[in-house]
Formats: sequence, C-alpha cells, structure tokens
Amino acid sequence: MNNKVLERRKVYFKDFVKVLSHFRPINKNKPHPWNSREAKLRFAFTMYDLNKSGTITKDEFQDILEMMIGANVPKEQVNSIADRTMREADRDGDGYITFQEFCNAMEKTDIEQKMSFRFLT
Ligand SMILES: [Ca+2]
Repeated sequence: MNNKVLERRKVYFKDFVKVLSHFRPINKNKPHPWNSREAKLRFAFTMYDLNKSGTITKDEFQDILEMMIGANVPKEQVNSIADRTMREADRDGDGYITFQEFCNAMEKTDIEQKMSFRFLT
C-alpha cells in the first residue's frame, strides 16, 4: 500500500471518530466541543440539509422522513408529518428552516438523550 492511500485512510478514520463522538453521552463535568448540544444540533441539521445549502426545505425533510420511516408509513402520512413539522419549525413562513429555527424547534426535544448511544453500561 503506498503512502497516499495510507494518508487517505487516516483522514477517513479521523472523520469517522469525529462523527461517532457526536453520539457520546454528554459528560456534564467534562464538556467537549464535539458532543455539546450545539454540535449535536449542528450535526443533525447538516444531515437534514441534503444539498448543504444552509437551510432545510420541506422537500429535504420529506426525503429524510421517507428514508427513515417510508418503509412502514404510507406516503400521505409522511407528507402530513412533513407538512406539520414545517409549519411548526418555519417561524417566519419563508419555506426554509434555518439553523436558528431548527434549534428553536428542537428546544422541546431532549436531543442529548435521543442522540446518545450507550456503549458499555
Ligand atoms: Ca424560515
């Protein structure tokens, strides 16, 4: 294996570890910037923002929902969930959810719990 390939692998692994760190439960005594609430929200936001435009549209949200629950939930229901969520989250009604709007909408949800895996407990 030549050095270039090795170098790429290292980069992938670093990214991989960084992604995993988002799912570490938050340690209140030892805060880490990679798994802070803000970082988790940022991570979730970029997952929904499929075309990386900095905003989430209803189409993007619908695509994500389709991927997550589409196999078990009829399409009309997926559409109505997307509709309802957009109405709730899109405060200024411009059809886009900004990161700020996303944070406001998530305020009610316990994202620390939802995005934490328990490994060895
Ligand atoms: Ca908006």
